[in-house]
Amino acid sequence: MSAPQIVLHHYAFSPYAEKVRLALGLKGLHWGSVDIAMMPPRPLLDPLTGGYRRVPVLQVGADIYCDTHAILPALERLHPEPSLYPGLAPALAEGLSFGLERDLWLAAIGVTVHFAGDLPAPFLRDRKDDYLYVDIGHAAMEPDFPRNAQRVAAWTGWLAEALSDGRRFIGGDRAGAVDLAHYHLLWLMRGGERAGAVDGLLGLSPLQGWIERVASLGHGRPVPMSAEAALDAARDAEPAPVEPVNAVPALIAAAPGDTVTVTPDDFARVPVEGRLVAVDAGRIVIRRDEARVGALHLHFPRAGFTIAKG
Ligand SMILES: N[C@@H](CCC(=O)N[C@@H](CS)C(=O)NCC(=O)O)C(=O)O
Repeated sequence: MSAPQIVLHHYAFSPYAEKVRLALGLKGLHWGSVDIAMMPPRPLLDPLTGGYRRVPVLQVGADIYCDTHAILPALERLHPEPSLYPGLAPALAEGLSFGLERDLWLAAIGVTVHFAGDLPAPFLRDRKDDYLYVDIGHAAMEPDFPRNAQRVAAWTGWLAEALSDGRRFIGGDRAGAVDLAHYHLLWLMRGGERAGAVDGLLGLSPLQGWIERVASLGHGRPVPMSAEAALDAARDAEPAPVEPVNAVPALIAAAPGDTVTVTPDDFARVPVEGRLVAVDAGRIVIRRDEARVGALHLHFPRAGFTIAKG
């Protein structure tokens, strides 16, 4: 049987999806592209995710990877070369990317909104009520603009300093996950007609060559795929075997096989219920059985998620 296809559930405007699209480009992969709505309802994605509502989601047969910090390590395991982690241990690269994204996500949205103005009211309502729990309308964000801009500029200043010895990417000659984590936040802020204004504000001229180099990684070879075909692919596959383990019993009082919920600890805090398969230093795997697709393994990173016994 041939290896299941890599499928990305995403929408064009999503910065975290852009991070994964570039990872697929870095690895030169062929992938199925399922276009999803920018906000729920997503009735053809929910059977795969058990309600996890964030984007992107990567599917490999009956294995579902939620969060880019589960997705990039999975791509690396499946297709080790070229590596997403040149010159930096994978765990360090993920940790640095996680810290960067945690610190900057709302600030980057604030800088974006400053230049872009208001998005449509239903979108703002959805983001406030069910995703960020913060009003990202222009009037609400604007008082924090100076603080947000300084916060972002501190990181881009570090980035410029890191690249100032002439290296092509953060880790040296080859692009990696930490480049992508910085890049997708800049991609959000500099989108539309905003690049000139944002570059001026943040002093990004030293980063122009790096920005072009990361963008030129491209997106690999996406092929449009329907959500129904992705569900069929999950139904026709079995989850890849995982050794059952709870490596952190002092933190999580659940054994493999127990019902648990896994919940993001920041945004879109929707609990996903399943039976614990494995939790170790870096990842959580739960099993769900869905009428439409059968058995699935859902994979989450440890960082940014909590597990509770169901
Ligand atoms: N830590 C998550 C963050 C993902 C995230 O917040 N994605 C945004 C889109 S870029 C999202 O889910 N927005 C709400 C939605 O699309 O429903 C990751 O690394 O995947």
